[in-house]
Amino acid sequence: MLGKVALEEAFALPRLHEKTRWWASLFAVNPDKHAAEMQDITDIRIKYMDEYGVGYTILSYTAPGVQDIWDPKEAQTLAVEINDYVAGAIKSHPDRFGAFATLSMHNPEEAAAELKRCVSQYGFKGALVNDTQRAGPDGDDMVFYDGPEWDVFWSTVTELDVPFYLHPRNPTGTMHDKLWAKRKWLIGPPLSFAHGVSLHALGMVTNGVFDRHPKLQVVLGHLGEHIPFDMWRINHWFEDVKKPLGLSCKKTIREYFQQNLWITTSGHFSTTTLQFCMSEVGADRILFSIDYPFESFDDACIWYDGVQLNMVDKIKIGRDNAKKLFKLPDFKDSQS
Ligand code: GRE
Repeated sequence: MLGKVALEEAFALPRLHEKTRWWASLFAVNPDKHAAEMQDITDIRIKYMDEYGVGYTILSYTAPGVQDIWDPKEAQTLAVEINDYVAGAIKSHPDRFGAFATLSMHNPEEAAAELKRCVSQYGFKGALVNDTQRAGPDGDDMVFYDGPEWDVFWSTVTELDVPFYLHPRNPTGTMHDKLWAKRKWLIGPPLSFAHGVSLHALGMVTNGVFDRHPKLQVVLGHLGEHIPFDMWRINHWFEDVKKPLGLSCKKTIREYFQQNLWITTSGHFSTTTLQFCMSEVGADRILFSIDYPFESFDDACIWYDGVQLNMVDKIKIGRDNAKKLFKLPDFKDSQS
């Protein structure tokens, strides 16, 4: 399929090469190739996009990124640097690239203001944040965005009418973490990423964020971070037990998936799982994505192009849902 849109696609600042190498040492079999692809924005990437029929990419800063920086001032300075850098790098390719704002999530007003700047000054398509913000004197605290103090931020997101991508990062305090330190091979895609993001997203549901901000659109990668698989069970327990016990969110989990939540195929190229997700959340809420350079264009695009799917749903998931959600301009093969 030509003109696919991909939206969980990472880059890193070349000056933070060492940090990129550190992360690659945890997750990449070929760290040199990984680092080169991560630091490139328009050369290697456009070649892959052309070769594999990706018309448009929305870029985002790699994990753990600014969410790993517990000094609030340092985090804010880095977020601004990243946003200015990527805006400059994609400026001459408006028909191929957009970007998500990178945000320091120490302070809701500050995060809202930076998002507003990125959307109004640069036309960014929303924000992508890597799960909780590390905070506190040693970076061992975690800021969640599901409490009322974040309402000012979510109001800005909905006023700007842009989506918010809740992306994973590594568990805080890995080395002395009670859950993961002795189970280190489960950190990342095998388990911890989905664990972290689904806790955060379901925290937003149960703490009423979507009731207070019914227009808010939140995107989850990796075919929904395990939540679709548990939909029946979550629904059963919310409706039949937790609500009678006092859970106060207004809608059912399925209604939040119809009205507020989206899932992408990033890093999860299984036809069985996609078909399951189409039955559970519907093709109207699913978006194609790759997760480059953690995953390859080859794995994602050869799979998606070959998936046995009716053409209406294939084009919705591959391109048209993203075009509408992000109000994309014309891009390569956008009408094909
Ligand atoms: C990601 O950020 O999406 C990611 C990592 C590490 C491994 C896999 C992955 O940061 O998808």
